[in-house]
Amino acid sequence: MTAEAPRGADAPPELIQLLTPEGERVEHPDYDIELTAEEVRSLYRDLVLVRRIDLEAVALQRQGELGLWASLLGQEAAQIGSGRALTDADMAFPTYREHAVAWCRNVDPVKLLGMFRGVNHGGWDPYEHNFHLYTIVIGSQTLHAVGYAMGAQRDGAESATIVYFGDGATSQGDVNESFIWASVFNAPVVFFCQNNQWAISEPLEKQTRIPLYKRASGFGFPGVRVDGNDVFACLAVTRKALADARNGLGPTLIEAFTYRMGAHTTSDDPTRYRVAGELEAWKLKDPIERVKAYLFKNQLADQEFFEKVDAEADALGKDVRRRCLELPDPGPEAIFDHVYSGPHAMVDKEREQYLAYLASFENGTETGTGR
Ligand SMILES: Cc1ncc(C[n+]2csc(CCOP(=O)(O)OP(=O)(O)O)c2C)c(N)n1
Ligand SMILES: [Mg+2]
Repeated sequence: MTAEAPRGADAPPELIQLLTPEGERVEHPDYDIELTAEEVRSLYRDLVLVRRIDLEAVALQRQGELGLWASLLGQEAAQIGSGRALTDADMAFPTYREHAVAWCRNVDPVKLLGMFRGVNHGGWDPYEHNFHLYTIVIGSQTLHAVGYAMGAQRDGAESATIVYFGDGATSQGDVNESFIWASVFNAPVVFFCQNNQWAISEPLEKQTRIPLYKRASGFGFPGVRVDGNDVFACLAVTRKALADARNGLGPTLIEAFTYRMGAHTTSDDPTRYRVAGELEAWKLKDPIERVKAYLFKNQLADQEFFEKVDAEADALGKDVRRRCLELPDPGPEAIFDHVYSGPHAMVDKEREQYLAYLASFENGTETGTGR
């Protein structure tokens, strides 16, 4: 990048922050938020517990128990802040990294592990949790979300839809098309972009010449950049955007400015394409440490509280591991389940043929003709 500002990026980006990396509370005229000591402790507990689930999942993958894992390390505040802003009636559309939003939607973490273990295709009922299944096809869920939001709008529902996507996804046609639909139909949707600075090995500057939140104005709706490592600010900004959506004011783009502290997934080695100093700089902005510092400084929590949360995290980690290892392997015919929402003659026939083919191996020799 050159030292000059890129063409089109006139004003320097404003970052909405309510809690500094040192744990100091700051005020913002548009995003005032009153949190009780109990609420802050609860947010801290969420942050610690989801980091522990993530850590356990990475370990399980390293031990061969999961095929893959996409770590959320560093993005806990963006996800807990926005996830806790949702009401039960709101609907969320995640990518593959929203483990902390899943936590806020009461999805059992073991169900997430099951997908990455290859024993289910998601495993939770989206309507039970108002949390859609994980989406791996980059950006496609933004169209699903806008369609869902437009449906809710036509039903006269008083709910908002939030859709999660990454910085890399903003280069997808789907995301840009979804912005247009949301804008012209004034859809009650919040676009929540976690700008974690990387799309696998592609840095942000390969995706955009202007700050991502500024893209919204070209589509005709507001965009804001929030400190994605500040759980208070993420909560306040998302609450406001959701309320605006519910009140008929249309979409908002939130760019949560954060950092992917781990690898893209467990299949990736970030030391091949980024310098260690970058991670060290972001460690100083850790989303959990600043809440801990705030609680300490303001004497809102004592040592006993922090020890209790750590013990709870350890117990949760153990429980998630045990239940992951106990997940039953599905039978080979399970792949035919859920292709359609109801029975389907062609799928039934394929299942029957496949089972007959497998049965032909029963005596150790193939007698079938299915090959
Ligand atoms: C349509 C499509 N193209 C390419 C991929 C491969 N792919 C998987 S993750 C990824 C990068 C996504 O980056 P970003 O949107 O920043 O999300 P992050 O992984 O950083 O959370 C790509 C290109 C895909 N899954 N889908
Ligand atoms: Mg990214």
